[in-house]
Amino acid sequence: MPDTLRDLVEKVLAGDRRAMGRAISTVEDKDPLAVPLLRELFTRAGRALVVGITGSPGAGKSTLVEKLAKEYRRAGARVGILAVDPTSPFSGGAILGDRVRMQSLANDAGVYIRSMATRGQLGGLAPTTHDAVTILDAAGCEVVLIETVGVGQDEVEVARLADATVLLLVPGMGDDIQTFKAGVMEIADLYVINKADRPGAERIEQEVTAMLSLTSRPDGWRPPVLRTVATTGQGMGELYQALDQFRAFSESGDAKEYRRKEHWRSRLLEILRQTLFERAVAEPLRDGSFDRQLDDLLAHRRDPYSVVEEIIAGFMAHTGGRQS
Ligand SMILES: Nc1nc2c(ncn2[C@@H]2O[C@H](COP(=O)(O)OP(=O)(O)OP(=O)(O)O)[C@@H](O)[C@H]2O)c(=O)[nH]1
Ligand SMILES: [Mg+2]
Repeated sequence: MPDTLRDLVEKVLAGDRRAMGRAISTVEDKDPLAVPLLRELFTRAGRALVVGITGSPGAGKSTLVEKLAKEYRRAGARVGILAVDPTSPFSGGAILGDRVRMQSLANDAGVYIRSMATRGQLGGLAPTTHDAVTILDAAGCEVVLIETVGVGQDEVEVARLADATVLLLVPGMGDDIQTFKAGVMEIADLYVINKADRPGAERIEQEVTAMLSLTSRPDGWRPPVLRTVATTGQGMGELYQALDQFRAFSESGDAKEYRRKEHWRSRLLEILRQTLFERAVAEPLRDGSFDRQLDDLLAHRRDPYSVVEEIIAGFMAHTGGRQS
């Protein structure tokens, strides 16, 4: 193992915060060191409790994550926080708001905070988030809190990576709850009505409870609906306990194992798809044959299906079953 890699691995495993930051950057930058690094760290990870906190923009996710992190700190756990912003091209702590909002944690050596941008990434939102979780987990974070904006399929994907997903709703959302229903609503294990100091908290709580009463989960868990005021910390002890109950529930049956298995099944297929794809198109892109095939398509001299067959055949002939 090269010295730089060995050094980074050892420091990450020792929980060195600068090294953790550097490790996440190698993953974000697709640095050649990233894959060897993750190979080393992956087998040392797998213990952290991963909690996804999702909800619409401004729902109070960062404020709540900060308070929840304090609950875990009180219980003696090391905490990693990933604020994932699928809409921002900036990363590495550039999401200033999160830093400011979580400032009270800044001087706590037992908390590591990182903002990550994921827009426009090949392969979607999830890959770097997965890898960042592996890094924090290997670095000894017993709890990893992931903040994501709950707006689309990408967040559902991130939620799948979590052991527990908390959906934040706020009073006055009105019809938004209908939109949520489509995707994000189903993946939540706990519902939190944040900003419960505002009018309308009761109404939205009733709506969520009514909605939940119409469905039942295959694992038998009945998602609780809690009220919080993240700014004051009200309800945070209850949330901590509800999360603990869910953890105990999912560990007592095969729910957690099933979830992790499903998660890693799709993750493995995703890595395989990505890797095969990159290797298959590398040569045609390099030697210009891809552009020629594209011209043939445009002129309707050939159809896309046979072009794809040709690319695959070329790839197979090129590798001849060898590792590249
Ligand atoms: N009244 C009230 N305000 C709150 C509460 N929780 C958060 N806020 C305020 O709501 C605003 C947004 O809070 P954030 O924690 O930044 O929300 P967020 O969901 O992380 O926002 P984005 O990351 O931008 O999507 C801030 O001004 C908070 O002070 C609450 O329980 N009650
Ligand atoms: Mg935020």
